[in-house]
Amino acid sequence: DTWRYAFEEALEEVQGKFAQKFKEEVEANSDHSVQLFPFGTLGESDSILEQTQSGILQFVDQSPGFTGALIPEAQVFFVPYLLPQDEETLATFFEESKAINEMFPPLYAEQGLELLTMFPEGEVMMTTTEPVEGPADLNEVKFRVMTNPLLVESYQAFGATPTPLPWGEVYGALQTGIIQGQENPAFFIESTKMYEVTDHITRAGHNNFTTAVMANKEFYDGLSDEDRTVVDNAIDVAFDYIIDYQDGLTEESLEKIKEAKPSMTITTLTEEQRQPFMDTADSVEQEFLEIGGDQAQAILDQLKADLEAVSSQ
Ligand code: 6CS
Repeated sequence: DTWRYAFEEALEEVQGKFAQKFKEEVEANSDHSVQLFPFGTLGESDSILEQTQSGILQFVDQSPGFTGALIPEAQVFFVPYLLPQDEETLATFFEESKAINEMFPPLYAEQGLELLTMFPEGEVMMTTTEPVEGPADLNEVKFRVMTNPLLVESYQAFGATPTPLPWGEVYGALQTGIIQGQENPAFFIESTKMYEVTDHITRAGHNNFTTAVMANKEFYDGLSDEDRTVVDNAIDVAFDYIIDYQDGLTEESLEKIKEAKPSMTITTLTEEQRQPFMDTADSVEQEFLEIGGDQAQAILDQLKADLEAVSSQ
């Protein structure tokens, strides 16, 4: 059979690298082939998820930034300053977290999706047309966020005017001035040339980009034991690969941005400058408990326990 796998990024971006490794592993260990559909070939993120739910696609990579509207608990990744920035700790967290590996799968299953893995894609940075040193600088800034209600809350708490948009509209909206800011990991700011339409990068350390790989549940449940093992192993290999692949990627990407546009400023906020952003975390967490679905409290508690466990290792 040919299995169809869509993702939200280009072939040579992080989700594409993961998908390529998955394809390579499946094809080396079975008679199946995997057809990859990068961003732009099948429609926006919401559309590829729907196509997976309906069985047109077998595999999909969609970030909680978009899934939060469908599975409210997945919004937990947008409580600011919840995830650690240390990449090694973060990788261990994704591997070992009970919230991710045991509590999320049944919630995805209710939507017809088999959650195969979640992995980090790097520190999220703001890019804006004016410098940002604190929440006051975000005042009146129309700031694009993924279509996730808690992310909207979070940027409201940061003082901005959040503007949820699908990815395909972001470059044009920055270019025409409809929005004046957006957030993403450095590799993505570089590869999609978002530095061309913004002038300042700000590292507030408030989040790390999380993404999720899923299969159509009926398809996955219908696989032979042997094929299911091939899929599960390919996911494990691709997970390790993508963690290694990202080693040093943030700093390399920032270097490339500097080279392409020397006037771009890259500012890491000090602890003191971060404090007002950090001070919003409690209220955003409260909001998550309100809008994060039936399991919100349980997921949040488990996630915190999981984070505690990895940071004390
Ligand atoms: O900002 C976004 O919408 C996109 N950012 C990344 C890093 N991946 C996919 C997503 O669509």
